[in-house]
Amino acid sequence: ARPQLAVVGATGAVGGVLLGILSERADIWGEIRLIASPRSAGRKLTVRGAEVEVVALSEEAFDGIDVAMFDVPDEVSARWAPVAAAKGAVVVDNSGAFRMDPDVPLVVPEVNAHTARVRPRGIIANPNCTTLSMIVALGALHAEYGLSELIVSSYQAVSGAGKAGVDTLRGQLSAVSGTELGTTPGDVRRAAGDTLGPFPAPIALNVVPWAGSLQEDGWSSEELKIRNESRKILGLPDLPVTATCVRVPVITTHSLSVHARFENEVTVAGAHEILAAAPGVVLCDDPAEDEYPTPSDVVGTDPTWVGRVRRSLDDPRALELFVCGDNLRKGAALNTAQVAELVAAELRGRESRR
Ligand code: 11C
Repeated sequence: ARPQLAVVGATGAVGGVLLGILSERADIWGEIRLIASPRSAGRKLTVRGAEVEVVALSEEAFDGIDVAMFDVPDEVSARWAPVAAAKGAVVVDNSGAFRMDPDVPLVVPEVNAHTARVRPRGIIANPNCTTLSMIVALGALHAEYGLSELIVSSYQAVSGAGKAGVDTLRGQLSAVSGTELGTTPGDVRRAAGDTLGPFPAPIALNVVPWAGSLQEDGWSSEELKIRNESRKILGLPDLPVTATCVRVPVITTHSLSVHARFENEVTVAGAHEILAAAPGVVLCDDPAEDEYPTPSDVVGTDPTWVGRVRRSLDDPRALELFVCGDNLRKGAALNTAQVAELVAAELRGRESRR
């Protein structure tokens, strides 16, 4: 029998992208049950070309479900993912609730697919979108050269902060459009007034060196997620990682500038070869022809795009790269779908051996 799938958080921003992705990819699922908060129950959403009615999140909603994808806030996952797992579903969770739990694998199929099989809690975690936007490319380079240090700066799109982030940028853009704003200190901030939305400063005509919540010693939660998640995914628990996370006025697609140091000497030609052959990576690197990835060209696509590959001038073991990845697709919904497909293949294999 085909495995039964539940999508929890089907009505959210990532949920919507996920339903589109499930409709595009090979159809391996039996029923796809759509689950959301009781407020959204009864709504109809389209998946695989058919309308499906959303049911309210409850224990019974997981009856007969083999794989449950969760795209909900941390506290909702923390409460309900164990419920779904106790009912026999394998949970693929896109929240931050379980990522660093040693009994929960943190899976990126192109990098560490094998870890998905060992899941004592019946839960597999999906990384944060910023980590995901770079880790496929870094995993490929690590496999060849052995990563020894990572220093990154992110340029994060507003949809990482959800619909409120997108609405805030669009609103501020219309307020500044056609004006002379952006020429004197604080003029954009005054124009934005109380429309900052989820951001601590204006995001139109600006960049904001902040994402997430304040943690110890001035680090942001987003910066610590990049560090902790990269270490776990790559299986390098002591990897030195420094991140500075910055929000930019882009709707969707996170970018990162990466300084990656390796155990071995690197060459640009070698890195090009590795990246061009890596599944899930597109090499776009010809500055003489103005070819490098930009978020507005990458949005809506599946791969991690890499350009501006240079060997560090002062370090023959280090590479500089610029990476772009759609934070709602590979950064969230697509990776969730890929992990769920891994689990489905495993369940089918088990059934055929019975
Ligand atoms: C952002 N990366 O761009 C965040 C959103 O841990 O899944 C995703 C937060 C998370 O604001």
